[in-house]
Amino acid sequence: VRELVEHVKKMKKKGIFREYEEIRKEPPAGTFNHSRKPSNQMKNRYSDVLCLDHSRVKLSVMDSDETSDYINASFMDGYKRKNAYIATQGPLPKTFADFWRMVWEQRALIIVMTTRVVERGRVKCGQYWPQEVGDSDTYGRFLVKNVHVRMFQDFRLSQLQVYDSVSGELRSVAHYLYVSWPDFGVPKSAGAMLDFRAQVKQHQEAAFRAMCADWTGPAGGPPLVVHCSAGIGRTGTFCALDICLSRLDDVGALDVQRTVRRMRTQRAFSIQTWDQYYFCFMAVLEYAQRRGLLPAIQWSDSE
Ligand code: PTR
Ligand code: PTR
Repeated sequence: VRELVEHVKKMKKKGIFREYEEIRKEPPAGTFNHSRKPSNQMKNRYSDVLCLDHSRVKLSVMDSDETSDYINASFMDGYKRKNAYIATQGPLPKTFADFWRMVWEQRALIIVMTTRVVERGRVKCGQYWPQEVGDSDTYGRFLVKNVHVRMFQDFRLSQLQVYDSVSGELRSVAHYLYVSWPDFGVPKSAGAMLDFRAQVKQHQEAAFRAMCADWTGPAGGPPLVVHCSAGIGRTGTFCALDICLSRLDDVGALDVQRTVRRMRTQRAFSIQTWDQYYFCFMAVLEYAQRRGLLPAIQWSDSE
């Protein structure tokens, strides 16, 4: 099996590179008018990473304090699931309250963060959640408390309690911080990423089962909130991988190219580098290998 994998790797490397270059050349699938509004520009972490109007997540506007419905966040479909994810940028201090409002309004159960707060001496994301057990912080109308932290080799799981001072309601949100993924790079090991994804998936399913009775949204439950720094490179890679693996489990086939293309129509520029694109293939291979599926794998038209 190992030899087979090596063969696939070599044979496909060039093809995968070309394929990604093609995807990269395609123009974005829509307009960015809301992101470009002068009153919203300061809410974008990067002036060149904007969200498409048609798939952006809208905040509700409830009172005079909340003048805008804009946050740099996009809905993305999952495998056979509408709006399975919200892909978003790393919150800025100015947008912490907006971020928590989005989490609350979308009833998110899990936040996946695939960047660190500071990388190579540069701030990549604001400290928008209380980091240590017992810490709490206020973000607009929400009081967030960290009630439990568990360390794993490549990630850190915090259980957060979110209290909404307007409704008096209290909810739990899990925060997964993946610590070994540099921007514009790929994780050290596909295996670690697969374990991470498996854990998040299991947690999301269990948490949804627990809240299921009072959920009225689309089948499959609330979206998983995924962010890195810009919300396109690592976020896109994580979601693409999640979609590809779900599809592989379901029908035994693989279509990274179509997955990434579709994803880009909802969150423009998803997957930032050729390495990240290639990483999806390698991670799927490793997954297939682990599951003993490898010889049967069907590669799509991307060959
Ligand atoms: N203009 C920024 C830059 O090139 O630094 C945009 C940017 C930053 C794009 C980070 C992608 C980034 O990676 P990720 O989406 O994985 O945080
Ligand atoms: N700051 C990033 C950069 O210039 O590298 C921003 C960026 C955005 C780069 C989009 C490339 C982009 O295009 P694509 O995702 O299609 O490669």
